[in-house]
Amino acid sequence: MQIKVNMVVGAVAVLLSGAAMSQEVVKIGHVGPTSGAIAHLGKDNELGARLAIEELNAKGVSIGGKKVKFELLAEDDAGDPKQGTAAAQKLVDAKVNGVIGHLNSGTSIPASKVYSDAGIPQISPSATNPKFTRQGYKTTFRVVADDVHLGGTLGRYAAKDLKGKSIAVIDDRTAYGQGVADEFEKGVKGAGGNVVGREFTNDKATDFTAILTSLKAKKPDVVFFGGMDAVAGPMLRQMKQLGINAKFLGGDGICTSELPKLAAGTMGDNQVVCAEAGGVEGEAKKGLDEFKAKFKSKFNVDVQIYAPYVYDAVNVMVDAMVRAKSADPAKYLPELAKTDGYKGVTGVIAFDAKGDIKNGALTLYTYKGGNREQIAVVR
Ligand code: ABU
Repeated sequence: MQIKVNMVVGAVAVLLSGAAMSQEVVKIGHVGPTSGAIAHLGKDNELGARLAIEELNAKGVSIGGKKVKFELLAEDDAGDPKQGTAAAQKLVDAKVNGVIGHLNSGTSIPASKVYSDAGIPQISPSATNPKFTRQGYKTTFRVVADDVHLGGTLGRYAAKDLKGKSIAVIDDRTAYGQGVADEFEKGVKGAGGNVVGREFTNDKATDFTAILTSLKAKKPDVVFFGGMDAVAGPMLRQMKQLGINAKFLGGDGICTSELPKLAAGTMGDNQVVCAEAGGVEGEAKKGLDEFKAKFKSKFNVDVQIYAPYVYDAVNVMVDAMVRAKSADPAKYLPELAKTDGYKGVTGVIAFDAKGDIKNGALTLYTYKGGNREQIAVVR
């Protein structure tokens, strides 16, 4: 009798292990700077991917009638273009089915050629330089608005809404920082505003005394910074030390939960205005708020900025695989390009012919009492 039971148990075990072996593993790559000055933003993005993948595996997804298991391959590019292409090649060599990333424009743009050459779809959740989707690659997508929209809107806002009379511009010379600052300047001038000075720094700088002193002489009432929060925080501290009481504007790179800490309490209420390159209004806001609460309860940290966009990007990619009945990049890529009306936590996602989000929104924010507060969602 005992022998019979053992045989049955053995047969079940063989069947189960056979089923596990036949379960296809779909590899999703994620790349962001999880080390360096903006590691808090890279980790925010990576957690967005982890949450999406954990939920997909818990729910159970079948592609072409076969149950699949998703595996996250997370790489750190430190926000550095060279490390970005190395990370991209590593993911290509690992035969990932798709990539979410990179976080920065300066890494996403060179990496996009690596993915394009390998035919692997790439969705950036946060790279906003327009060039990213304008290189003619069929594999390149993004789920946020670009710097033309972002910088142009902030430029018009500075000249018209804030009625800035002498507007100064600083950028960090990265693909993102310089690009968004150029678009800001165009927006100011197009709205009849006056740019009184332009200075630049770099994305690792900590001392801005020379450029701020030079701008102070021009008595700016608005300072725009094209760059990330890790540089903007110390810059705000030094503006205060130098007695520059201007409004401080920036794009999505500064529009994070971390900025008040990085500025070490030197930000005045309503002094900073920034824009996230996405946004939802009305009923749709509930979904985003629920995502943020779930993220906080799971990881015990607040969303910095782009985790919800990463979460949506993973789900959009998987949705295309399901529709294509295949996780083979060549087979699901055409379905991904046809994405239209996908309801994510960051709003409705549809791609245009370049792979850019259609009808992308921006959310303008300010900070009060160290907390980010929404001003408006604009399109
Ligand atoms: N969009 C702001 C941060 C990422 C980037 O575009 O470099």
